[in-house]
Amino acid sequence: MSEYFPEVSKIEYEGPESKNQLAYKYYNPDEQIEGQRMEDLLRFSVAYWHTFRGTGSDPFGAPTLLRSWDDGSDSVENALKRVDVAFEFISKLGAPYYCFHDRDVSPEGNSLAESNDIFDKIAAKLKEKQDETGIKLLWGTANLFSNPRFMHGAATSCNADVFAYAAAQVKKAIEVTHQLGGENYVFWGGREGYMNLYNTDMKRELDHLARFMHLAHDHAKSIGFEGQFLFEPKPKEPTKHQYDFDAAACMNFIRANNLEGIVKLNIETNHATLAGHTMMHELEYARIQDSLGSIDANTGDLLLGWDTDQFPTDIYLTTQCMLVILEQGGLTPGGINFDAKVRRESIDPIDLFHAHIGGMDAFARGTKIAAAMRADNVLKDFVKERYSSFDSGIGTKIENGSASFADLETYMLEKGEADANKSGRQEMLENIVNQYL
Ligand code: XLS
Ligand code: NI
Ligand code: NI
Repeated sequence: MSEYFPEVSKIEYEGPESKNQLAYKYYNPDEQIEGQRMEDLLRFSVAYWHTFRGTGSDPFGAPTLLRSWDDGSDSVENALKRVDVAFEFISKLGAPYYCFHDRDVSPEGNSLAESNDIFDKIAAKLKEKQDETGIKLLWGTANLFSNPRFMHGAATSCNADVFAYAAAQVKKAIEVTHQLGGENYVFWGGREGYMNLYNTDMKRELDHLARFMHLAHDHAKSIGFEGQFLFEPKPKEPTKHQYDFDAAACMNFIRANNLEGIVKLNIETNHATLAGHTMMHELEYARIQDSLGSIDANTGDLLLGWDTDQFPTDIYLTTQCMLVILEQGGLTPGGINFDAKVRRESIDPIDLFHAHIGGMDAFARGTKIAAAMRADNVLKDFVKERYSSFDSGIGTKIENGSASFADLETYMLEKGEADANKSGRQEMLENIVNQYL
């Protein structure tokens, strides 16, 4: 097999003192964290679309990331060659998983039937490479936004034929995901949203989206696919009002449409910040409702108002993510997928390695910091104590539902005034977190 990254051999763990930029300083797959191997806990995944299809083009400029192995065409031959490139890259990186949209790996043909045939051909090669390398599919999804037919949306299109086309495409994508042993299947909104209510029947669109997800689940069951379905929140882009705005909007959609227990969430950092939340908020909101399924790890730029999908390098961010992820004992069957791309100025193939190594090390380091904080119970003890008035007396009665408004009034009339409040100690806690970094 020809080597597409001849200057890189397998990336190894060398420890924090190493000066080798092609080595892990913190990500040590076999190291135990809270009783799990780091590799099994973090379940890192490479995103096919950014890493093997990213061109660096933007609304103002042409592609800058010209790869020697890629002729830029949508030929099947080119797509098959990219599979070799991808598996060489992921193997050398040592990430256990990858993720794709159908159209990242497999070009669209002149008809649905032809597209499906091409997809089968590519899937056979993906399967062969998975078996050869041991790399697994974290999740599959369908691209229901690039082709012009999806201009009004896919499941929420005003055109019933487009709904049908999207259904056919997702049916196939679930089947291929199943065939490749994919552990999850993702629904990100794509163009499921709207620009203007003057031309939009929001009720009908939301009902159609729910119908679509139930149909997908019915089909998955019928073929024996037991992977977890995931809904990925994003507030805007491409449409102004995305129906999957944030974790709260997605949870409401899931509950309102009887999708509980069927669909969990795939939380992405840059989407959280676009929604005006921190990533930690979104993760915790999902976790407390048993709906934190997986994460798309990246970061945005707070000075830019769009989805910049940068690699995560901020240790505060990864520590905060891992505090929540460790609290639920990991993400399995989900994982940490780098939905992130190198900047269009980072034009060398080796930049793809630097980017992923940085992201994996940032998460490994955040994991160690979060685990150390958890071992000392620093935040937990404080939070527990902060709410201790609910652990006895009137607090217990409020929580167990045995106190009515009238009871609470009687209690307070007798007592006269509430017990004094205590300091929230935010600054002290921030200092403590800094001590662990
Ligand atoms: C786009 C989304 C997308 C999903 C998969 O902003 O992050 O890449 O993760 O469709
Ligand atoms: Ni994403
Ligand atoms: Ni995104």
